[in-house]
Amino acid sequence: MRNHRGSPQKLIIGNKNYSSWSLRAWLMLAAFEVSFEELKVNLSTAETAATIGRYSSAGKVPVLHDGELVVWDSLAICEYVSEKYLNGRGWPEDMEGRAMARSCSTEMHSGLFTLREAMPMNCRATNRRVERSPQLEKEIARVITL
Ligand SMILES: N[C@@H](CCC(=O)N[C@@H](CS)C(=O)NCC(=O)O)C(=O)O
Repeated sequence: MRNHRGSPQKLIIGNKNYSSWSLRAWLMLAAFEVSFEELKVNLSTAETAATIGRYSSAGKVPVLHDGELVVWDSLAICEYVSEKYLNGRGWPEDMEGRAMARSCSTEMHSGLFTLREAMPMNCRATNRRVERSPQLEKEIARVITL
C-alpha cells in the first residue's frame, strides 16, 4: 500500500539500503499495509540538512507526517502506527511477549554503537572486510542472542 500519492500519511526516509532507521519505520507501515506516501531524501549531500529540516526540526529521518501531526524517530513512529492504525497489533498480544519485544527493540535502539560504527547497514555489500575488536565481537554475539 505504499507510495499512495496524496495519502495523509507521508513517511520521509533516507535510502533503504543504507538507513536502517528509515527501513524500520518503512517496514512497519508496509508489513501492516498501512497506506502511506513515501518521500525520499538523499542523505550525505550539501542539501540534506535543509531538506530534512523542512519536515522535522529534529533534523533526522525517518519522519512521519500524519495530517498536521509530525512524529519523528523510528521507534516513536512504530509506536504511533501500532496505536493509531493497528489497535496495538504492532506488539505481541500477551504482556510477557510485549515486555520481551520492547526490551529487544529498545536495547537495539539505544545501544550497539560499536556494531553500528564498524558495520553500517548496506544490504548490497559483499566481501566487506571489517576488523573485529573484542567489543564488536561482543555486540555481534548479543545480536545473535537477541
Ligand atoms: N534514533 C533515530 C536515528 C535517526 C538517524 O540517525 N537518521 C539518520 C539516517 S540513518 C539521518 O537522518 N541522518 C541525516 C543527518 O544526520 O543529516 C531514529 O530511530 O529515527
